Amino acid sequence: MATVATLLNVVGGRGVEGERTFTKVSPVDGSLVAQVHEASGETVDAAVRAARDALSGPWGRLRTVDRAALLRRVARTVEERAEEFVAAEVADTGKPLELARRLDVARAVANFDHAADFVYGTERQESYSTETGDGRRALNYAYRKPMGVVAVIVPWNLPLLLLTWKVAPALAAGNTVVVKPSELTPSSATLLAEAMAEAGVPDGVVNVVHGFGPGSTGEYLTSHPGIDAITFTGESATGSAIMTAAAPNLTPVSFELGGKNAALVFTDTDLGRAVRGTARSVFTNAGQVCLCTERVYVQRPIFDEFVAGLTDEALALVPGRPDDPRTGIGPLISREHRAKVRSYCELAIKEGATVHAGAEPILFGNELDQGAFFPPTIWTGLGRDAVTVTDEVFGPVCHVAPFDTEEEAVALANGSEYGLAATVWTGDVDRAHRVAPALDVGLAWVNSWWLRDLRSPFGGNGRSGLGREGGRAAADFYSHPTNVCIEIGPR
Ligand code: NAD
Ligand code: 6OD
Repeated sequence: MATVATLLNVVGGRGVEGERTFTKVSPVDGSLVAQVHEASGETVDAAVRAARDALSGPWGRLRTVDRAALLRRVARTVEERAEEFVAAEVADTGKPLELARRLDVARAVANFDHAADFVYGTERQESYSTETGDGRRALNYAYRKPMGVVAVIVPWNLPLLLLTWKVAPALAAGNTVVVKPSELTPSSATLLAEAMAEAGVPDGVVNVVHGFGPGSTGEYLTSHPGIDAITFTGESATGSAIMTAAAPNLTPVSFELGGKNAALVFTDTDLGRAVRGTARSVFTNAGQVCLCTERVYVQRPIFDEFVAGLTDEALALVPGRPDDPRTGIGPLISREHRAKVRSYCELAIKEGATVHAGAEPILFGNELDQGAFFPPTIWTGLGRDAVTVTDEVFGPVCHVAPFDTEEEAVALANGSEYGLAATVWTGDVDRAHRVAPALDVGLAWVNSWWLRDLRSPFGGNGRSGLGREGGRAAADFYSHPTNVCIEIGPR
């Protein structure tokens, strides 16, 4: 029998029990993964104080060059303990081992390496030689300082990737953090705190509090007056709740939220590449990536061929155990989430969809039937206002619709309250440069999907987010400038 972990909160380097515990079960077969200690209001308060104290301790006195070296050591420690991270991530999410290795853990390492490279960027200074109309002269310079204690709240879909995407730049800028992982994926955050301590990160710099959102740890943290900034990734509705909780303290927020991302496929594309790329963008991580495509628009002459190709790709993805090398798609995160995805499938059919693949839960005839598997699903035939074409489903599903002109394609893609990501498949370079900037999204890919340069700005428009992170945008969010103006005598 697999071991059941006991996960404590991590406050000032110490494991702290909660008054209550909750269970984490595997989405593969429903088995018990962990008993998790929920952080009370007092524990959250202690975590914020520990993070505040750490700012004036050895961490706050580290030279920039040493902070970079420390972040690099964290990257190496995660790399050395990669298989432990893979195991933690797979236990919580049920995703294929290979995916956890190649994507989640590899990106955690890259996030820390990138943060080490970028430490100096967080301290960049701007300066101006000033001469006013009445002849006074001054030197203005602005330098950036850490915000202080940053609350980091992350979802369950890419727990370690998204956590490190935020923790690494927050630390690079000199902050300390209190982290709240999703109640559905508590394991890798706890392991990360341990690995960071092993790498030499001082106690109190990274604190982990477990629990839920409203009326629990998440709400205690986001309404805490000792928090200097909140970075959050999750649902748009949760973003609104956090903004409300943050408002009395005027705490700055950075939000990466939901999406209903479009792919536009033009007749001038390499069809095979577009089909394979779209399949990847729809079904990766069982469709549970904020960047996943859920709306596909295909130019009419290639519509039928595209749908047939995408259906073949969907049917070739074998659901199964994380450690089975044949597994092409893992389970959804929970049976509750599967019920939501399934209800959208039922609704799509009521709304008049034709189903080309999937739509019904899979039956294995073994213990996997206690899991949360759902097959790759493709619909056609819905109107642009159908609920399943406008709502984010966050599962391995997409709707494919035809279009005739480029203008129509852009209008369809932009006809969403969300504005996170889009993909354009075309062989025409002029079209690529016309269409991609016309899309009302934070991230537009051409002939690719989720190809990342960690220096580039990441985030969404409308209901998809507030602000950007990554590179310079992260430096701006995780630090604030003090401008110094020194008057210089007359010439
Ligand atoms: P969620 O919003 O339900 O939960 C995210 C985190 O917020 C969890 O840790 C949860 O416990 C916490 N939380 C919930 N309510 C809270 C509250 N009132 N106050 C404080 N914390 C609260 O999201 P989820 O279901 O875990 O993740 C799926 C969603 O995340 C999807 O909508 C997806 O699109 C989005 N997402 C967006 C991005 C992006 O970069 N834009 C990335 C990943 C996921
Ligand atoms: O690639 C990234 O940096 C990133 N933040 C991805 C988010 C994926 C959402 O599920």
